[in-house]
Amino acid sequence: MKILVINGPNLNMLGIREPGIYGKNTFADLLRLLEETALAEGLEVEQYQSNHEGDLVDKIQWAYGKVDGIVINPAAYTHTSVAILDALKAVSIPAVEVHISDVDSREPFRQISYAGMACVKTIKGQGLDGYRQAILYLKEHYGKDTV
Ligand code: CA2
Repeated sequence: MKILVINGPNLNMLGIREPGIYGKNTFADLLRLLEETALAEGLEVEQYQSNHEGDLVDKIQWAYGKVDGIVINPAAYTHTSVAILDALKAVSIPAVEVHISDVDSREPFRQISYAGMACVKTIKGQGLDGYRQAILYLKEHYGKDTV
């Protein structure tokens, strides 16, 4: 099973500022967690990060016919991007939305998620472990050897 993990704008700055909201872990820690999860679960996990909305749309389109599941944290584009929503709908690959922080307890504008409307599940407020949980969910529900 191949899973694509997509991260949106500024997530490459993790650990550098706002540790109170996003924790002390860095983006490199996240990449390590993804590698460890892939190894432990016998999965192929590819990671992609971009600060640009169109690049994120391109990567989702690229995934069509190539990956079995998507884990996506569109970051700020979560709350604004109909283009990312449409791309997820177009490829129709099972996708899990992840947010490191608990967006529900933050500003009202963070409580709208366009991308989430095309996702089979949303995991929020679990820190970096939310990515691991999302991968496990996709494996359990959409893994090739599941009946
Ligand atoms: O909680 C999440 O994962 C978010 O997707 C993170 C986004 C935010 O816009 C969403 O509402 C919730 C922001 C990512 C920016 O990450 C930073 C990293 C270091 C310093 C400042 C921001």
